[in-house]
Amino acid sequence: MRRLTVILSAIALVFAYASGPMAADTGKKAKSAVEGMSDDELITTARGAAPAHISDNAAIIAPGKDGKLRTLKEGTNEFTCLPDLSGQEVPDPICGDRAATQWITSMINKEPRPANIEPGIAYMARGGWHWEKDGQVVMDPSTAGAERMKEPPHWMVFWPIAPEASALPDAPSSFGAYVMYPDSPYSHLMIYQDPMQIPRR
Ligand SMILES: [Cu+2]
Repeated sequence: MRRLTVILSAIALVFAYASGPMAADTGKKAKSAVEGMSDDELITTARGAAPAHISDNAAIIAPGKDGKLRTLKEGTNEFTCLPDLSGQEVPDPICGDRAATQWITSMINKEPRPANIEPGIAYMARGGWHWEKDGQVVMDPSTAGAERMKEPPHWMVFWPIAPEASALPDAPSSFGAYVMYPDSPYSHLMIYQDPMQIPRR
């Protein structure tokens, strides 16, 4: 999950054409689904990331015109939801607990490392987007030859995890869980399991 700016898309296009034959999705410039949405629409979209018993009482935030996060609605539980992470034509909303929201905010603000000091839990019931090259997830969508992939509904543990030490895969596979961005401070655990199926406690 990466925020794709217009500039990055343009660079990706240049690289895609420069590197000759390309996969169908490579370098595709998508129009953000949330562009021009009303605050009510943004709130509804954001809430789609997690079951109602989580998202109904969550705070809602979204980037304003200046790119800085603003609060659309205060919350009354530990969670915060955001309507879109990747800026693609299908929105990928996310709901995270307090630590996860620090992680997400750091990533959106392009900080060198996430600010959370404990593991965060985040839900993406509508799935998300990432970019792959040679079977490996790349952080930068403008990476030459990177192909855009749609992720299924999943949830995440925002805490650095070493694939070697944990024996977990470092790329998507039929196993369904893997370490994303293993070589980055933004390393985290991806679990392809639908958050809408979480048993209510
Ligand atoms: Cu991820």
